[in-house]
Amino acid sequence: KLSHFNYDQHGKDWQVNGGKQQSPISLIKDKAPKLSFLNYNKTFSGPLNLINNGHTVTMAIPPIDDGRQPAICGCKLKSLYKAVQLHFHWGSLENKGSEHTINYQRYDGELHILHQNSAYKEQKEAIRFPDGFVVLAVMLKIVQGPKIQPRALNQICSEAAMVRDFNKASTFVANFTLRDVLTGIERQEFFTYMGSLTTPPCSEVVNWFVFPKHIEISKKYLQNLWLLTDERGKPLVNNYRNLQRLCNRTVYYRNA
Ligand code: B30
Ligand code: ZN
Repeated sequence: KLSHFNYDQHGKDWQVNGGKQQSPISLIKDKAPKLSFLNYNKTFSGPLNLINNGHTVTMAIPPIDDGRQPAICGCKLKSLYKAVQLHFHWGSLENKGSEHTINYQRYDGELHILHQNSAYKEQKEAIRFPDGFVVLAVMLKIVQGPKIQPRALNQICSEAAMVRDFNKASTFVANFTLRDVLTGIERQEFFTYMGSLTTPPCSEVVNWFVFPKHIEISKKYLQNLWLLTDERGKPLVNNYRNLQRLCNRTVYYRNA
């Protein structure tokens, strides 16, 4: 035989019965499933609340103007996840304090934006299901004079000075949106993997999205977090969990 197939019909005559994953295919960068950020650019309807809960400083995310909540969906997510709160992990004057490390590097701090699956009404219900939460994580790096001032983070960190002691809360008026909190982050570039809450009960209910691009912040602002105290009245510093084993998991990377 001279040849057992030819390109006379560009392969249109090569049929595979029932074939459902044949190659090649048309690849369109704009059609690769993106993470969608809903209402991230909308102004919050009311004042913001910051609380020192003894393990971190947490800012509840209030509804925007018409009662809706900022949220995320798309990419690999099967439902809508509403933004609930944001909080931080940090080190101390001598110590870096991010939870994740990227290319073996630990950053000065890590911002978490907690989102809850809209299929579940309450946190105590969501915490019982593997698809209960999504956390967006951003590394924070102290630099002398950041090129872009992260106004939102600067305001939140300044306000943290008002909640130095355990259980203290403070209310302030925001002049930023959740989009501003992610200033300078390429939002379509991330690592993603299935994980857990990083504090007890450490439930395995979190779809993590960790951005490789970090946010630069002045020491002047981040150091407010080092001054907080915990339930025992001791400095609330180095509130990051030790690295855990990957075990039988895959970490995916999406490049914008
Ligand atoms: S994290 O993003 O994985 N660091 C919780 C949320 C996000 C993360 C870890 C934990 C969470 O909601 N935990 C349960 C809530 N806490 C209440 C609290 O905020 O103060 C219950 C608790 O621990 O008994 Cu302390
Ligand atoms: Zn956290």
